[in-house]
Amino acid sequence: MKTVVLIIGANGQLGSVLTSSLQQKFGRGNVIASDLRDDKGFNGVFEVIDATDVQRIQQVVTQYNVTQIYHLAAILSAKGEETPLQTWDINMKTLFNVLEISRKNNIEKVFFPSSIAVFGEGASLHETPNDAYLDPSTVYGISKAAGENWAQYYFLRYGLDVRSIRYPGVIGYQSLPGGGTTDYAVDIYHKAVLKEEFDCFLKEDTTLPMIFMDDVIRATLELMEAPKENIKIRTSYNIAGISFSPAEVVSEIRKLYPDFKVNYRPDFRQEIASSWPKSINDSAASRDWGWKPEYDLESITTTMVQKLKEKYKTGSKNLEALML
Ligand code: AKB
Repeated sequence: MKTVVLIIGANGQLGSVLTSSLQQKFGRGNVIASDLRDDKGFNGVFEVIDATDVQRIQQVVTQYNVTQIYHLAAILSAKGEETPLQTWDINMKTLFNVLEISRKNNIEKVFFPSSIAVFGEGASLHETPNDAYLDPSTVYGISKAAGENWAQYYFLRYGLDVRSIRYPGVIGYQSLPGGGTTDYAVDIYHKAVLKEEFDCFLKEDTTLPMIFMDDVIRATLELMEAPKENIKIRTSYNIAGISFSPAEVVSEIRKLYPDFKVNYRPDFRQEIASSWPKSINDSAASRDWGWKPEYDLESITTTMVQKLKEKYKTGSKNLEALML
């Protein structure tokens, strides 16, 4: 059977990069990118989908004979706290729509990203194990913890092959994050390259698990390619990249930009970050499907700076215009 992939949330930080990797893997015509808003300049097949509209998803699945769905749309941790009930509604409704459509249409594989936001006070802060107690502090985290259990339920009850990873904060030069607590770790590189001051919304010693975009894309594709019988965890897999604090990334950036100035102005996101693990144990992912990160803080920093310098050479300071 020909693989046809539908990506829901293809305009997002991860979606935009994952879409081009999936196009390379399966062919441009076999990847259907979708999001709430049209992407006019998109090179490939694009459909506007509001994932709260189950009929619209069904239409696209039928039209293209979709066989795999990557459901990336969600409201993230910081943004989600502005309207908790709406965040819950959107995150859960879109997931239920994807799970139900997948079950009814015999979709071969589904990808559902979870997050380190599922962990709270009840989990150990260091080397947090895969099976730690989950008491998330944000509505986003609650929706991801519930979503993981629903993914497992659809696997156990209906045999739907749903696979999931708990993403750390994702750092990439190709796209911008939006509404997350880990977003500072992308913004800081833009400011450094633009030779501007950076206002950091976290305290300097707030260590969080992070991962470079190339690693996270590879992890996602490796999980989705792994033989079904190897996938022993049907809630979600921890994956680690590297852990660092704002102070550590600043000192790495100052090796390239010695005059880089940072002001620490912690806001409500500090509390969210303080409830999350500092480091993640990913031994289950490496045991079951061979996960191993490649990027450390030094290689992330040199790559981010080099790639962003190339982007900014175009002369535009309009971030959205520069992405991808
Ligand atoms: C966020 O900060 O909300 C996300 C995440 C860790 O899931 N980047």
